[in-house]
Amino acid sequence: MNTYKELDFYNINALLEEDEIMVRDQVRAWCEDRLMPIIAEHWEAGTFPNHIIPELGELGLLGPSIPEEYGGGGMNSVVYGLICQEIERVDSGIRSFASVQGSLVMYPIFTFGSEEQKKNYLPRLASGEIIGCFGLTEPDFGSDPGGMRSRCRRDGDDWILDGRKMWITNGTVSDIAIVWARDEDNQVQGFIVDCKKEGFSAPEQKHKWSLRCSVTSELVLEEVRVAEADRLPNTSGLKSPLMCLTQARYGIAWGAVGAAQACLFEALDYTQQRQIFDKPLASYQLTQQKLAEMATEITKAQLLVWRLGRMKDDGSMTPQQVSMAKRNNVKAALDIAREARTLLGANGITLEYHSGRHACNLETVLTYEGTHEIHTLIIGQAVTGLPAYR
Ligand code: TGC
Ligand code: FAD
Repeated sequence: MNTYKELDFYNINALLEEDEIMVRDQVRAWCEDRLMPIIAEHWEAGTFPNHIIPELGELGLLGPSIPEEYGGGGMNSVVYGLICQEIERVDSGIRSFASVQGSLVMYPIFTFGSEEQKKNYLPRLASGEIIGCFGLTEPDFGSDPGGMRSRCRRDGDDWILDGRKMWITNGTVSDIAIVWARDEDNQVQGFIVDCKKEGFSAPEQKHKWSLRCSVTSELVLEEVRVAEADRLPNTSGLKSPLMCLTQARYGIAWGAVGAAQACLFEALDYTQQRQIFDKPLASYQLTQQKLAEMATEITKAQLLVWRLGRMKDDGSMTPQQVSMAKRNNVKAALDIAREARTLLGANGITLEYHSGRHACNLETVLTYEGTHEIHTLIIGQAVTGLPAYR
């Protein structure tokens, strides 16, 4: 039975093309069928459901916008967004897996890589045969990645990498890592590091109460020798990893709409059933105010990402516009998840219901890919022309 419910107050479906709706509905059905039934169990155990990785590949959910000649789906950005929305409706950690593989590993190889690198890695990443991670953040440099201490130096035809990265999604389970480090001229360089290399290790960071279905790791690089052929040849300093972030943030802005919808409908169903003082909880004005607020914020978020997607596809989207959507939609989703949890009463703190799990996950989403505050400063700079980071 299809239990999926969708808020479409402004008929945004009418703004989508037929093929976009087709892919969305296919992903939606797969998420309902394959992910929903197992998600709470994995979240509680703190494990990623590894068995879904080949299915993610088969369905074309890894790097959907990468051209077909490299194993991608050759689809537009709205489709990529809709995929993120449907996956994150189930869980932000699963969407993270797809975001990292597509936006933070396949995108830099496609954009900054050599033809050999693209042919070698992209088809295998698209199918899920190999997994990648993206190492930018360091223990002392998260919001300010330009301060990174990781270093790379030339040694004949090779490079030697030294440094530590922190909070890296999929680090422990990856076959390759995209690692960013400064060279002897202080230029930021990007490398495709084989995770089996001597000197490379990726201990898992445990005890998380957020994004529990996602593997998070430290990357330790001690004198790791990497061939020049594994350096991304077409990068341009810090701007290159920041360009990757724009891709991932775009998907996150869409994903947040999915999580928010899941929470709205859970709260709506529950409050219609739950009798309190002899009436359904949904019949009280205080409850309706909460539900009306949720519906309004979701509708605003949907319009932001739809417009953003069309601008991305016509080439006019700016990183600052992405910041606005990431900042707004993630905060809205977090507020909605917390509010939905209140409507569920004590039941809301169990994993039988999903809003509490979404709220915990969204605390990470508020922080990674640029914190809420960093995106405030990016928008502030766009509005005033005055940078206020330092
Ligand atoms: P700044 O001088 O502003 O910029 C250097 C150059 O880069 C350009 N640029 C961007 N280009 C594309 N997209 C962006 N988002 C860009 N942001 C900046 C900029 O125009 C400049 O170009 P040019 O041509 O003038 O050289 O650099 P800054 O050092 O002052 O930093 C600015 C700041 C604070 C906004 C930036 O560092 C930042 O975004 N910080 C937040 C760090 C962050 O988001 N880290 C995320 C790590 S990855 C992650 O969290 C993965 S989570 C897993 C998942 O996605 O599921
Ligand atoms: P800090 O930068 O130390 O920030 C602490 C606080 O200070 C925040 O509230 C911040 O908003 C605020 N702040 C920062 N600058 C200013 C300022 N100028 N003015 C006022 N306030 C400010 N990184 C990767 O590279 N790859 C990954 O795959 C990855 N995955 C992640 C997965 C998880 C589960 C998590 C939690 C994080 C992940 N990250 C990853 C790291 C993430 O991008 C960083 O945590 C994030 O960029 C913030 O950095 P920080 O944690 O060092 O916080």
